[in-house]
This record gives sequence, C-alpha cells and structure tokens, in this order.
Amino acid sequence: MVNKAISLVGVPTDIGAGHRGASMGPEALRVANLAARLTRRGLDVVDRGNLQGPLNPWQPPVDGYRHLPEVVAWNQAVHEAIYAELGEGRLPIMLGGDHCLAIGSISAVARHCRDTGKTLRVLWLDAHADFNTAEATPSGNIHGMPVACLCGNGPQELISMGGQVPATSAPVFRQIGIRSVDEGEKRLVRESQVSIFDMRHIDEVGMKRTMEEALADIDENTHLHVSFDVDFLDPTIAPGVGTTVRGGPNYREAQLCMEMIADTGRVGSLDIVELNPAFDKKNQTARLAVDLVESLFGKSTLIR
Ligand code: NNH
Ligand code: MN
Ligand code: MN
Ligand code: MN
Repeated sequence: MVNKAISLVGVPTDIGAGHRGASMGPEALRVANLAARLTRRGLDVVDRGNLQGPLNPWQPPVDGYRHLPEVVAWNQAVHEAIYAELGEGRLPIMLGGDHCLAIGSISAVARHCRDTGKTLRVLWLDAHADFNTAEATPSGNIHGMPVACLCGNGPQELISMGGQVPATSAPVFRQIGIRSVDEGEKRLVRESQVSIFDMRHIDEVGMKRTMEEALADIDENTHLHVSFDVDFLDPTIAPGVGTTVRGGPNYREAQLCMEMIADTGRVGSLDIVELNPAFDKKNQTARLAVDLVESLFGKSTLIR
C-alpha cells in the first residue's frame, strides 16, 4: 500500500522556464483543493507551505544557461526539503514551479533510495524529453534540461546535487507522452538509455499497453517517483501551461495512466510541475491536475 503520510511542498518559481507564471502554480493547486481531496481519500496530508528562493531576474542565457545561479539556489532548497520529508518516512508532493526543480527533487529521492536500499524508477510524464544540454538547447531554459542533469550531463553545481555524480542514470527513466524533442536533443536521447514511450507509441499500442510496458519489472523494493509535467496533457483539456504541444493524452487516457500507476501501490514521491495559472482559464488546468492526482492515489471509477 502507498504511504499515507503526505507532505505538500510548494516551490513558487518559474526560474527555469521560458514564460513567467509557473511561480503561481503552488497556490493554484491549493485553490483547487488538493489537500482536501487527498484527505478525503484517507490520506494524512500536511501542507508545509512554500520554500523560498531568489526572484526571477529575467535575463538572457550565459554560456548556454539562463539563470543558473538562481536555478542552483532553488534546487538546493528543494533537495534539502524533499530529502528531509523522505527521511521522516513521508511521501513528498512537490508543487511546482517549473520542471528544472526535478533536479532537486529527484536527486533527493535517489539519495533516499541509496540510504534505504530501494530501487528507483522515475515515470516522466511530459510532452518534452527535457534532455537538453548547453550545446543542444534552443532556449537556454533549464526546465528543458533536468533529465540530462540527473544523468550527469550538465553544469557541475546541478549534476553534483545530493553528493553523487550522476545522481541517477538513464535506465531509471520511463518517459511517457513525448511529442516535442529539439533536433540536437534527439541525438542525445537516442544515444542514451532513456526509455521513451512517445505519442506515436501511445497511438499505436494504446495507453493500457504503454503503461504495462512502462511499469514492467517493478517489484516490492521499487520506489516509484512520478514527475508530472502538466504539459503532458492535451492542450484542449489543459491550457494552463507555458509550452502547450497539441496531440497529447486526452482525459480518459490520462486517467488510465494515473490509475495504472496507482494500482502498483509503489508511488513514493511526486512532482506536479509547469502548471501556469497565467495561461489558465478559471483554474481548470489546476482542477484537472488535482483530479488526476486523486486517481494517482487510488480514486477509481471501477465498479467490479
Ligand atoms: N525543449 C524546449 C527547451 O529546451 C522546451 C522545454 N519545455 C518544457 N519541457 N516545458 O518540459 O527549451
Ligand atoms: Mn522511504
Ligand atoms: Mn518537463
Ligand atoms: Mn514539458
């Protein structure tokens, strides 16, 4: 069974993104009643409030990275907070914030898995592979780089977070929903051992088989980390993100994805990132994200 002690950790920054506004994500998720919805599911939810860090200076990239010192500061705070929650035996949900923050959260989860002898598996739900480097990036935005950084390909301050370089490795990742990968990034992904279940794969075999494949060979020793970039979802149902890409999973496909993850009973930590209320309509994307997170924690429409 899934850990019932849940900690919400707000990380109000858009420091790694190409649009302002993901800094409002944590509050939008609270307004959409995330804590009460999980409490209603019988979980013991504590909201730790927000972490703090530098403001967004909105500068152009320097040597291929935008806002690197600020990204490092925010991720250090995330790493410490998430590592502490796991050490207390709790299940942390990081309320982002943009996706660069997964460097801090996943490096902390990897460190916790080393402490406890668990096997880490990361489910990366995203339209994007987030495998860029300073050389490959078209934007310099570090939210396009967290998977590369976690696999040891990035600036020293980001790859060494958590005391081990690399923090984790490519075979740990299962990426689902991918449909926008930059040219140079494509080559890096192909040369890596990251498993990609892109939209073409989901179109061809369906979400059910895709998830069976992505969840294959996990066992009772697996710590599942779900990194949920809200732009994973089709923009017709989830307009509240900075980088919409059409052709994503629809409502039922997304529900099935979450329900099948829940069925494993192995979820140990979660990121909800890239929600951008400045692009949303009446908080609908935040409400949808909360709905899907309820399913991730076992809410089901199953009758049998
Ligand atoms: N690949 C693009 C970049 O690196 C966009 C990344 N944007 C995301 N990633 N939202 O999930 O700039
Ligand atoms: Mn643990
Ligand atoms: Mn992402
Ligand atoms: Mn994305």
